Amino acid sequence: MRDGNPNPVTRLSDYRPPAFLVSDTRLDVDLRDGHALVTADLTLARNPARDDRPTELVLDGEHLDLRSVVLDGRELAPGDDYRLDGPRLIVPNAPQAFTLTTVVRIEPEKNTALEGLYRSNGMYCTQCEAEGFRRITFFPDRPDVLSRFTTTIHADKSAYPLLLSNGNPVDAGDEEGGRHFATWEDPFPKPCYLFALVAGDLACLSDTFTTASGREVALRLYAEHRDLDKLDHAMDSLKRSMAWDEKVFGREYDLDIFQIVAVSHFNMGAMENKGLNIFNTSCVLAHPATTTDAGFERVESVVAHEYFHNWSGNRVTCRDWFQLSLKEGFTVFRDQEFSSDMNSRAVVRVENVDFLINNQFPEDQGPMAHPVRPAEYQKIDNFYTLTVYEKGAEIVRMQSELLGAEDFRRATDLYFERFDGQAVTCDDFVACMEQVSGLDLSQFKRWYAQAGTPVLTVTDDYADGEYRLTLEQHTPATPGQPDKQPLMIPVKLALLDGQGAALPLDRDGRTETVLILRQARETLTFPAPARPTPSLLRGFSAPVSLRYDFDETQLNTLLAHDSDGFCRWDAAQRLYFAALARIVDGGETPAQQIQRLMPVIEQVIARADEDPAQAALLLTLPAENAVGDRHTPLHPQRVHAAVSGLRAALGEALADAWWRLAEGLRESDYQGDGAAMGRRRLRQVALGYLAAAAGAGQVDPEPLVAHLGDTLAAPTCMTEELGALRALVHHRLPGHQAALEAFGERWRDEALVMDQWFGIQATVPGPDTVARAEALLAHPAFEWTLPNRVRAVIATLVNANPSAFHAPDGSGYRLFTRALKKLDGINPQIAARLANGAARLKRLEPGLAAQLGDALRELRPGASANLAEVLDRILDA
Ligand code: 0A1
Ligand code: ZN
Repeated sequence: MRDGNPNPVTRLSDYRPPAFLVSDTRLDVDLRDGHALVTADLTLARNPARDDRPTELVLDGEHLDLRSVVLDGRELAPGDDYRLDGPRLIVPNAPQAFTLTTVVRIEPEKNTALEGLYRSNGMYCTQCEAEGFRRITFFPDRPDVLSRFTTTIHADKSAYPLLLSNGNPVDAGDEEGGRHFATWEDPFPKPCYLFALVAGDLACLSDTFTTASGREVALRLYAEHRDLDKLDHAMDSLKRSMAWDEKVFGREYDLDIFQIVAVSHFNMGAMENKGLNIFNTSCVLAHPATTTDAGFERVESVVAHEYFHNWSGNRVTCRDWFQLSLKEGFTVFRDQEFSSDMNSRAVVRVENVDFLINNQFPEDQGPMAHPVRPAEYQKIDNFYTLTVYEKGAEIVRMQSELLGAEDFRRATDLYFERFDGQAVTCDDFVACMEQVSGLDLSQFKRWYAQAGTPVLTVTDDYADGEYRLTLEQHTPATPGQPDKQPLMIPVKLALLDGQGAALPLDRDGRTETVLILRQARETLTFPAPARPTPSLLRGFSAPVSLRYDFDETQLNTLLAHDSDGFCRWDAAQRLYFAALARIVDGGETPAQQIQRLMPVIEQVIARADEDPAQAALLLTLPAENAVGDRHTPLHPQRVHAAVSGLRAALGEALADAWWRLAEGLRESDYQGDGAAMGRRRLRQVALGYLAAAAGAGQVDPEPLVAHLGDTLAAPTCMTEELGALRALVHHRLPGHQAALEAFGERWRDEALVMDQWFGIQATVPGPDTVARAEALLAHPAFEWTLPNRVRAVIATLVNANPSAFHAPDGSGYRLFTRALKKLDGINPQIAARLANGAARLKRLEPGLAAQLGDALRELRPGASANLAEVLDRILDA
């Protein structure tokens, strides 16, 4: 405990408007070797919204060395006129309206937390969301204080020829001693979390975009000189995003210039700073030789996401951090819709749902469960979660479905117009939906406040031409929320006959309907000539866990005939989960599953050329974590044996079919379109099955090793190259070690490719990978201060390799907690995020749970506020 109060809790119920507003902020940042001097000149006034008229001005500031404070031209004396109270600067008797000028000294070179102003590969950059601006200067660091920023940067001209900030460039020039300056002015008032600054020597890709109203916007993408050839895809994605937002949401860009800077050291994916987005290199650089197809898709969606924030987040921002999903859920929804329009809608939907179910559902069912609009937090950094982002997007999606496309667009228009330039709440968003549609969404709003994944249990019976469905909803208790209320749940459904044709559900012959559940239990009836197969939750119409006792015939019908992409995929997943459960719990063998699964899989393969990407999704077995989450207590080694055993058995039984796919889909030269990406994806699935069978000794490895060797010798692109390497390495096929070494040598200078190289090794299944991971941590190319590298080894081991992380001797846990301790001293945000990998603690079988629990408890004393919050939740749950 520090100061007896290590981790103060911030509560939504304590929200008060700010005491003072800052209309204008003039920043002067003087970058010197080893330090920077920041002069902040703030125009302040009391906030008329505070009728208690507080006179005490409180400014946030962390790790700042304060040099002077001047109020309306008069230097203030410490003690009498102002005081430093922990991390805050307090001026007890501030006038009604005044200017305040502070000078602070900071040390960006020493900033390994990557919050505030820091250095990355020789450049200076910033990250201010959520509370990083207070590490640059004293300021009311909260999103409901919106200010007009003018920023001047000074630096050495030859080392930092490029000086950037938000808004438009207004002045620049040379200074004494080989230095220079640039001034940027952002006309749009913004919260300080959207502030950004960059100084460096970077290459630039330039283009322009002409907006719907005919304004020309300069587009500039910056990266290290060696990466200039990797910016085309991001530029193309940006231009498509700008056009799409005009067309679909009527949102036009508002400044004369839009810039993106690629940075190697970054805690998250990217950041939407006004007019100056800063991106993790992994989310902006793309080239077929170095980037997989999944990487290309990620760049497209993250570029879109950050660009869309210009309206959903920047022009209309959040009142407080409890409202984070107001901007994040809405913007994820927007980027998902964009990706759906740019690619195959059905495939994108399944990818998004797969991600939600396999990652957000576990969060919602574990110790970190929290509402999309949390009621309290210790460190807001810990709430940039899949719940806020992905479940938040589903809540917006449900509203778009409830309103229909036209009303939803009218409602978002109203939202942007009414709240432009303001900091608002999730309630304000829903109020626009209600006003336009006339719907009463008061019950719907429980989705924002109630944590946990609702379980929707469906039962049915059929008699005398009538089909009766009973739907019951129940949301299990979550930490701090023992009792839950019924939610408003839209359930889209169809009924299929024995041939898989959809039955008419009403007199107009409609074959799909949406039931809006409001009660804990509701029953509905439909006329039907015979007992139908229900196609439930079509399009994944609500983020619930569906329980219905499908029999195998019904699942086969859905998989073969359903027109809904989600329901087809869900049917395949249910067949796989059932087979795996028979192995894990029922003591059956993988070989025993083959006869039941073969016909289904053969049928998917037979139709694969209709949509190879969808076939790839249908042919992919559930991840080990997803299987493990269905078995209590969790025995990770048993789960691993079942999944890998089933994969190998399917590889062997269908070897001819996999070979036909692998050969038939082999490309002679690279194509970058969606169809080619779909083909590569399906080919990788086929190779994965063959490699599993070869690795298990169930088929002769020789022809596969030769095939993969050919691919590695002359790959058409990184998807192919990395796929071949993974197949060899994960299944320990002959020659895998030499292939790894050759790859590592070939790509030693490409950091993002080396992250993949580290990641492949950290995900080799089996307990002995822990020793390999230890060796990777000692590899000369491993850097503790580089979050992408840390994630490549530690996060992948912990989150994507359960049979290694949960090594029976506890070695995985020891590596994990040692790494957390080390990282906590370097970058507490990254440490806390990684610590979530222990969230399954209470589900583990007792032997493992005791070992992991002990390791975590040892870590607790002295942990940072970020890490402590996560550890406490996991240990106390
Ligand atoms: N607003 C960004 C996410 C982000 C959040 C925090 C960061 O640093 C701690 C960085 C980025 C987004 O949604 O893309
Ligand atoms: Zn975002």
